[in-house]
Amino acid sequence: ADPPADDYFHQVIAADQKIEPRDAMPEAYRRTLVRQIAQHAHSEIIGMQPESNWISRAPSLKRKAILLAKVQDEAGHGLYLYAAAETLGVSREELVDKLLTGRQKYSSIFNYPTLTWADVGAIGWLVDGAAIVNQVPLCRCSYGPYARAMIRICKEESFHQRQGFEILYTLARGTAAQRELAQDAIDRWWYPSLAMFGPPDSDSTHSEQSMAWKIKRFSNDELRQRFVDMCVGQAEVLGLALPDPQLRWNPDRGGYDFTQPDFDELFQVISGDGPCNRQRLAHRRAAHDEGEWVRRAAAAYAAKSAERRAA
Ligand code: FAQ
Repeated sequence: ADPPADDYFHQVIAADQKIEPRDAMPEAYRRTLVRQIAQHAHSEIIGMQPESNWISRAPSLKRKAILLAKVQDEAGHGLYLYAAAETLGVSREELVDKLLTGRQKYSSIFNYPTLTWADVGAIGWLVDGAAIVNQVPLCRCSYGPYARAMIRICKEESFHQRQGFEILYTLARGTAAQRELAQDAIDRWWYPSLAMFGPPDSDSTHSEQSMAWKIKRFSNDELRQRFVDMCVGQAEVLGLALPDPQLRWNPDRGGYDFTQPDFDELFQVISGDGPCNRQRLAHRRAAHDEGEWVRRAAAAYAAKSAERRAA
């Protein structure tokens, strides 16, 4: 009899090698990857909105050019990740449709508003910082196309994180009002950034299986801890405070004790009821509708080119 379809699969996972698109894989592994990669792609696409809110109001031409480049990178990451998901036998149209109809998620963090220019700094420092902590281990994910996509994306995220840090560093050394703006942005973005890592391990439905399949390499709580430990020193360099009175070094654990984010709020935001959920999806749907003529023109051009090649 033929060996079970997932036999090769388990050997590859055990040997810490990569599963590639044409390899046999359990259906549940494929579905988990489609879910995670699609969510990740959607996050990049929706994630352009909070920052693009500030492109036309950036305080200098240089800041505007940098922010424009960053937001363009995010569009690129989204398309790159949709392509990685497509290697699993789903189409981009299908995934976009699931986003627009609310059947697939995107990261909770992009449902918070960007009220001031300092928010662009806080997003770069904290949100991209959290994204890097989460995504560097994904470069070793067992699914080849996702792991390889993550390498380039992480390099660009590093640039994004530094630009955010540099914005806050500049504001922290500006006027008293600028310093206050920077502190206020950190106060508002800190806990939502901690929540990006997902529910605590005890409530994480997918972690155990995803770690066994080596999609995830660390649990949500492990990565959250790593992020806190990284931010403390950086906040000192900024000369700004993290808004947590419980934050203190714990020599027994070799990490900082900290206050957990409000997970009820996370679930509320995930379920569609955050401060900007409706606005973000409405904006995305409108942009999609407005792009209809571009998709049609591209398809007509592709069909004509194919006809010409066949002739
Ligand atoms: N938001 O069982 P788990 C970026 C859902 S960075 C929304 O622990 P899992 C860069 C989860 O999907 C942001 N939903 O799930 C950027 C599941 O629901 P489901 C994107 C969340 O998958 C910066 C349920 O809760 N990065 O875009 C969240 O094992 C600036 C139970 O959770 C990625 O997506 C949340 N925060 O672990 C762009 C990284 N947390 O699907 C623009 C890749 C949990 O059963 C501007 N993803 N949920 O309906 C991952 O690493 C994982 O999917 C986790 C969640 C860690 C997010």
